Amino acid sequence: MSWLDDTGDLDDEFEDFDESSIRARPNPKANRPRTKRRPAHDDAVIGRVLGVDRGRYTVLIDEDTDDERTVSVTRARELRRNPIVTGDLARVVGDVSGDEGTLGRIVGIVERTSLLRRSADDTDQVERVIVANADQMLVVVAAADPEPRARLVDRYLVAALDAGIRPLLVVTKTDLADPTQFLSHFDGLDLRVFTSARDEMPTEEIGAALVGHTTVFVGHSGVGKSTLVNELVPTALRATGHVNQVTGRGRHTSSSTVSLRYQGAEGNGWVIDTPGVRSFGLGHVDPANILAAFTELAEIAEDCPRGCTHLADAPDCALIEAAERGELSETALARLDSLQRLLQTFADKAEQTPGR
Ligand SMILES: Nc1nc2c(ncn2[C@@H]2O[C@H](COP(=O)(O)OP(=O)(O)OP(=O)(O)O)[C@@H](O)[C@H]2O)c(=O)[nH]1
Ligand SMILES: [Mg+2]
Repeated sequence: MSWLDDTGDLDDEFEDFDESSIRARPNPKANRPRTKRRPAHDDAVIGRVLGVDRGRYTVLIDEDTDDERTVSVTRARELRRNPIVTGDLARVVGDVSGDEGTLGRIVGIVERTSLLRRSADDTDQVERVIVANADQMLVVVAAADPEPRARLVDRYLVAALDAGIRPLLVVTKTDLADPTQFLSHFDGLDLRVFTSARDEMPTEEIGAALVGHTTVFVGHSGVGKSTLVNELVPTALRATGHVNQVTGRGRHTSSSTVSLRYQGAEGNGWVIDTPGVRSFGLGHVDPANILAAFTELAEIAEDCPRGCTHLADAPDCALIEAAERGELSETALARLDSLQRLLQTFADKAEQTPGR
């Protein structure tokens, strides 16, 4: 079926959009009798976007069937302003045979269950969409080389909680340094923590946590994301790089975001390797989503004054008052501490943003 209707008009393409609808102006043909409309892309198949390279998407079609194959696709012209990213479920038309030299076309995306975003810096409102439909984020941080930074980890945690993605943490390179003190930063969080050393990677434990999930690996350049991915998915063959001994920086070895299938004894999952980034801006984050992730504290905070920051100097904060009255358990106190640190990450950001 042709994707243009008889008049060569693309309007019907918009029918296929869901949350990504970009119809900005009224459809001039809205009064046209409905019966004359062609159903939009009845023949579209849904495929998983595994990666994007210079405008070409690799999409997995007929997943988990005998006909499973990857096809190369571009996106329909009207979608050019909608980011389509690794992890998206795309509606694809055209040649989906997957044969050499063929090219299909994405005409829409299935509504996303989650969207991981960052801004270039905290004052930047422009969002970079990183990954769609992930339900877990493995934050990778090295015990040394490069030095671990709790604040960057906090930023990832904030982005994960904001997006409704469950965070996990792995400290790599524990052969180089003892991570105990660094890890004490995260005591109050519901955070599963793994440790990994060069000859002792917790492949089975991490693998078990991947089954049935889509897990995006994030972290600074050089912390060992791709090294772990290669260990978990032996067919991945992701390039790994060295850390510059003088600057302590990674070499930004991975330049693209790629989704790979984890196949373990107990089941499968999806692993998404991402390039290391220097900064992880939180320009788009809603602090209410951070509080919501601390369920029991969020309940107490219902008694807070409107607009309460819950930070140490917040007047009449129900959380601080409960702590002062000795009503919080030791665990809850540690969690309040962590919550305040994450909210402070956000407050610091707001200070840098004039007019907010
Ligand atoms: N000593 C030690 N080195 C490790 C460990 N894990 C990874 N490395 C080394 O760290 C370097 C960087 O690893 P990569 O896997 O390329 O790091 P990455 O996080 O994927 O980096 P980018 O792709 O640049 O974001 C490589 O030289 C690895 O061999 C570890 O547990 N111990
Ligand atoms: Mg890498």
